[in-house]
Amino acid sequence: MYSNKKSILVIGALGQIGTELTAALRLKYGVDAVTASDRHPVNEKTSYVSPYVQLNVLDKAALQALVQEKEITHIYHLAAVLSATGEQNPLMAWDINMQGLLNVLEVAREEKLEQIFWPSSIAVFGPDAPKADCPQDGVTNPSTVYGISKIAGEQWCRYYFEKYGLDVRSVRYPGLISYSAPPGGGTTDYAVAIFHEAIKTGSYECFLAEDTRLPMLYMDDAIRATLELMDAPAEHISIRTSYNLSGLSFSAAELAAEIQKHIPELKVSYQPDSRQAIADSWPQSIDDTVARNDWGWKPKFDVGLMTEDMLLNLNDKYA
Ligand code: AKB
Repeated sequence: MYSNKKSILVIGALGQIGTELTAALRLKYGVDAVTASDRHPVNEKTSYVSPYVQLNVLDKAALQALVQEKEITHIYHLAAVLSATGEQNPLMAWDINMQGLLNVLEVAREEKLEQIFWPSSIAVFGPDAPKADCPQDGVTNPSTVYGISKIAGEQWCRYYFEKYGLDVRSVRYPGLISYSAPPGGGTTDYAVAIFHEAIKTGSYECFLAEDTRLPMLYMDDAIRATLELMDAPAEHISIRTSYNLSGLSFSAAELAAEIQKHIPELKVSYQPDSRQAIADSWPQSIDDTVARNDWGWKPKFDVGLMTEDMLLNLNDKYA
């Protein structure tokens, strides 16, 4: 379908990224231009994100009916099972991550949608990839089912672009840090939880070792990257799998020390659990030169700015 007016569907709108991306898209295109959807039933909470529709992305017929009813032109498909939860139930994670994406791609093809955004992850990289400044084309031998679903999903996105001309765009998000909605079931979740516990209790037991260094990004930057990628002229998009995206890289102890500059009494202990093996399989930092060159990506938040902004906003929330 082609129209001059965008009609946007966000799938997974109540999640960590969806909450902020839906708000940013509504700011840009107007509230009524953006339909929020998630698997949760309509209730008091969802009234704040109206227009909202309950949608199970595994139900292709329901997705297609919604796309037709709302004359959707663009989909941002964010619903996924993350790395740590995926390891608890690999087949369920595969089903949701892969079948969900395939349903979106098929409906987009059948209904001739204009653009699709689907996030990949640094989890596409595994132990064979370079640890420092992992390049765009670093070896992708992921060791989690989440990573396998993301690397397979990247190839499907490229396939739909090359075979059907579907304008699917993607970035490999690192761990995302935000204050609005919590992450759910990821290996990088500690970097959000530590802020909440620092303010609420003054102590935090980290599930990763103190010297574990991972690529991260502040949500403001992640949302801006997503909007900028989607706005970029198609001829600038040289990567039709998914772009490396970099912002921050710090160890758990370095993040704790940064927070302690503001909350000196914060006590952090380290009790690595099964998520340590996942973290150890990932790169520590990412080279995003291709995204910078193709569509001008540049992060704004360093670890100091990010920490100040997180504490400012969470202090307000808990006040
Ligand atoms: C996770 O930890 O699973 C996610 C990711 C890096 O994609 N935050």
